[in-house]
Amino acid sequence: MNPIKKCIVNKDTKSNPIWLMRQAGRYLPEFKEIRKNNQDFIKLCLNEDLSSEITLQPIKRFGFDAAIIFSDILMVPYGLGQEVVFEKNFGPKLGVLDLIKLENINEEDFNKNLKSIYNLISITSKNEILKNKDLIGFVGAPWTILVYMINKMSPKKNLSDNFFSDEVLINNLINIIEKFLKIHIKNQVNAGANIIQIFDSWAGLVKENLDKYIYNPTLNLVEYTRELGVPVICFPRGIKDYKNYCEIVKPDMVNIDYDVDPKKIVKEIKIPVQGGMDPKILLTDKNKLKKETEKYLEIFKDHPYVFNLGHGILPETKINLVTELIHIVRNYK
Ligand code: 1CP
Repeated sequence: MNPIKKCIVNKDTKSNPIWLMRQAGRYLPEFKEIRKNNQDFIKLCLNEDLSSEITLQPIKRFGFDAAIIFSDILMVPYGLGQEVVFEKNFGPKLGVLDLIKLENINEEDFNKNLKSIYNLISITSKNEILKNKDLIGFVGAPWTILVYMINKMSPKKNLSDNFFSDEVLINNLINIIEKFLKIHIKNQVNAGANIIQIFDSWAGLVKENLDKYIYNPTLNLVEYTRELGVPVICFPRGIKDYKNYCEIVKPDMVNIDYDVDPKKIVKEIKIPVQGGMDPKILLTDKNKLKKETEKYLEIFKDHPYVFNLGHGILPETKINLVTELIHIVRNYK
């Protein structure tokens, strides 16, 4: 089987499949219109009809080869009972972390808190527009979720000095997180997601003990997901050694970030690759976009490659450049 086909079901494999991380929400006028009237982001994620509509907006507008569900990696801490709010111009703010409460939460409570997400997937997966396209479910990797739950906000570039001070808390928490991420994956697959992407957005902050924080817990999720019969894409943003990561974690496909050299990746990595281009290119002009897009297509011309970015699409992205990007990818020979 063509490994691209295995990861992104696309009839027309003459051109590389394309979808963009964070393609639902953020930059689309039709999303901004909905968002204006829905200030509470968590409530919006739990509104099945609206979140289904937002999931499909980029498919309707651009015809990407895959849809990613409109939700957030922080819905898992929310499902576990930790308060999560998204503040304008600040980002996520998480509430008090109560380990005793977390140790007592059961699968039923968690499922009840997040049932709208599973309904959203179920409704969306039946939509005609996704015939022959994939519906990607996702989770944050255990490490990235741990970072938000302990740090209680975005770490930006550094973790606080005392981040690792409570080892008992960290060890217990990472196990609880892993257990519920598996449940969240299973529920998304049962509802109709046919690929799972694991976002380890803060992998680059781990300088030692990568086994404990990155490799082992992610490998557990990858193996679990594969047993459910669904391929897994991993995005270990900022990791230094992608080759080592792929050999240990063994995802079906790896999404590279924009800091890595794609020429090195194509030589070192045997599995299908996704992404890489700097999302800032979509803020420039058609000429720069063509040059940079074709650079990635050329480098990966003999490698199974799904076109995507090296991080999420930026809110200031120019819509016409997204249309142009798809045109370039689909017409590349
Ligand atoms: O395509 C999509 O947008 C699909 C839905 C999606 C996904 C896949 C959203 C909606 N969030 C995510 C993943 C996500 N969320 C990640 C992993 C990918 C990445 O690194 O970009 C992370 C780290 C988050 C956490 C998060 N959610 C932040 C903090 C980022 C940081 O710097 O720490 C923020 C600001 C959000 C809010 C959010 N999530 C999604 C949207 C559309 C938004 C913006 C909400 C708004 O309108 O204000």
